[in-house]
Amino acid sequence: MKLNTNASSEYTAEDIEVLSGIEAVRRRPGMYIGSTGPAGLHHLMYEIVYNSIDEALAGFCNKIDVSIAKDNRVTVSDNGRGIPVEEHQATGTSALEAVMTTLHAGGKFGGRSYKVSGGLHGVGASVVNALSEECIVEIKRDGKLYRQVYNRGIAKTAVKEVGQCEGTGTTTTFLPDEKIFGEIKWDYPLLVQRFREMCYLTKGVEIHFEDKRTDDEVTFFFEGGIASFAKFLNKDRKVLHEPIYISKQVGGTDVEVSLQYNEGFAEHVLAFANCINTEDGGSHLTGLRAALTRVINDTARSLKLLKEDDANLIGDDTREGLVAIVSVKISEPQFEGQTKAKLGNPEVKGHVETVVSDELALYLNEHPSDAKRIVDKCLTSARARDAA
Ligand code: 0RA
Repeated sequence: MKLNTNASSEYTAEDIEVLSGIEAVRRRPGMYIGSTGPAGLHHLMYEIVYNSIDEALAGFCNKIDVSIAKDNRVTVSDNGRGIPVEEHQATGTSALEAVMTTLHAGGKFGGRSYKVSGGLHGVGASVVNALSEECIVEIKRDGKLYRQVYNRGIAKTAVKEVGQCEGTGTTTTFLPDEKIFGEIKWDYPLLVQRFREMCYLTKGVEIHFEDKRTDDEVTFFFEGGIASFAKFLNKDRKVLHEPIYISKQVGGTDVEVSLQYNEGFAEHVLAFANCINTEDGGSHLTGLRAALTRVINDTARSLKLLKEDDANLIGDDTREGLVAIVSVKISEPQFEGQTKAKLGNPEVKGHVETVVSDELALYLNEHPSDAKRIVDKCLTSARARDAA
């Protein structure tokens, strides 16, 4: 919102709503970002980067640059479409200003394909803006460069055309407010890990991350998406086969799974919903496990590795030495539990189970030597269980 300096103009109902929104966020930041400690601070960064990830998921962006300046300012830049800057006739403001100043404008103006609620992600750029001493957004659209500056969530300038440019994109620079967060201490290793994960989960996007405090930098790009993730998790182990990669949409759920067995006995399965690591699992994980047990039993029977009189393998038998990633994208995620780290949506279990059952059966049918190695591994686990 640009504050009206014109004596004849008045505050509109919209202006008041914007101000009270910003005030609400600043008064109780924990309600929006979890805490004002290190975790909350880092959520500001994830939120802005996630907006660019979302533009990449929509198919319009393939490069994201993140940098931390010596003074702790963060700049996140993408080559997406650029947030629209033209003024709406009805409201007199642009989508840009609405995104930056209105709580939950994400769905309405953000063009988000997937809502990432659950408390921590998806709160929107307006929350980051409200909790930043200064925030500058620069938009490249139609050959022009536009700029708007905010202080603690309030627009200090209108959206101004400041030059010409090539290409399109959105650049956000923000300095978290020390009044809210105390001393600003960005954790480089933590951010590297998170960006690596985001990059695996968003196939084909490149993330370049630079820390000008130390001159550290890293670039991530994983053509194979979560299949590359499985390979990475197995990098120090002997594997039984190349990662199996499954990707299909069913009933409004985007399902992506990769799995690769190693010679070890530990189970290492990661579950994500809308790029959020659901550490306590949930319906997507349940669906994956059910499909795996079923398909491996069917395969064992059809390969005659399990005889008529043999009992079925149990779920545990199919998960020794398993590295797997399940990632779903859904429009209305329900995150449950104390830490909101469990996916609730019951329909997702069936969606994941269907996709994995169909596609994994197909894969194993077409790759009989992989199928045999995997089934043998599971039979070994079952025998060890019987012996114990
Ligand atoms: C809504 C519409 C359009 C772009 C975006 C949102 C957008 C938002 C963000 C946030 C970070 N990076 C972004 N990039 C794009 C464009 C609609 C159009 O041009 O047709």
